[in-house]
Amino acid sequence: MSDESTSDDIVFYWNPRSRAAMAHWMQEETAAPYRKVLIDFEKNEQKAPDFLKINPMGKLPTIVHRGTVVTETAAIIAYLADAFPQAGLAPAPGDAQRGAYYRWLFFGAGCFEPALLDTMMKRPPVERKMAVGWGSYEDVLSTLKTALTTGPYLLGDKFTAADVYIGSELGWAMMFGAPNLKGEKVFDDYVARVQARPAYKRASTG
Ligand SMILES: N[C@@H](CCC(=O)N[C@@H](CS)C(=O)NCC(=O)O)C(=O)O
Repeated sequence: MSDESTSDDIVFYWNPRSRAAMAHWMQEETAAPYRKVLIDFEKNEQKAPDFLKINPMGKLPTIVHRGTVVTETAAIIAYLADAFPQAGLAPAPGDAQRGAYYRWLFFGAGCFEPALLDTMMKRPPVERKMAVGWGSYEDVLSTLKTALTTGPYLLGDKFTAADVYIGSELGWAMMFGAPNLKGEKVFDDYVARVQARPAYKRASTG
């Protein structure tokens, strides 16, 4: 299972039933060569000593590229967009659009994900919403709805890696019946649009 690499090929530790599906889609978008290493949750391989040496959190997705370990789904997606600029999935550093791009990547990780988990896990509402970075699930959805209303993508006409991340989260949330998403035209259309991409289809079937 331990399979670090200093070659140009990305070593991609994954399991299809995990957040690694989001990174998988991104790998397909960049078309860069990668090698999948399945981590079997049934066998608890994510907590095996060899894997913990690579990612001490024992979590997926994890990639190793040119000897560097990258963990955290949003970081992996952002890293791949920059490492393979020919795919055109991120505004260049210095481009003002880079600000919006970062905004939505960080919003996905820092606001949408915890708000979604609060809702799906039926955690009691927080008492001091003001001190909670993501405010509430309702605030997060309303913000995303506004961001996607102009469309077709988060940054307007240009599909970016931020759409891979937010689009994956929305797709996951809809699949698991998160409230107030399915049936909302803006979300339905956006998810259908991003999931129609060939790279998404390859990742979901391969
Ligand atoms: N913050 C991490 C979370 C990764 C994570 O929790 N992955 C889950 C699968 S979706 C995992 O590997 N769980 C295995 C475990 O904790 O044993 C990210 O955004 O990538």
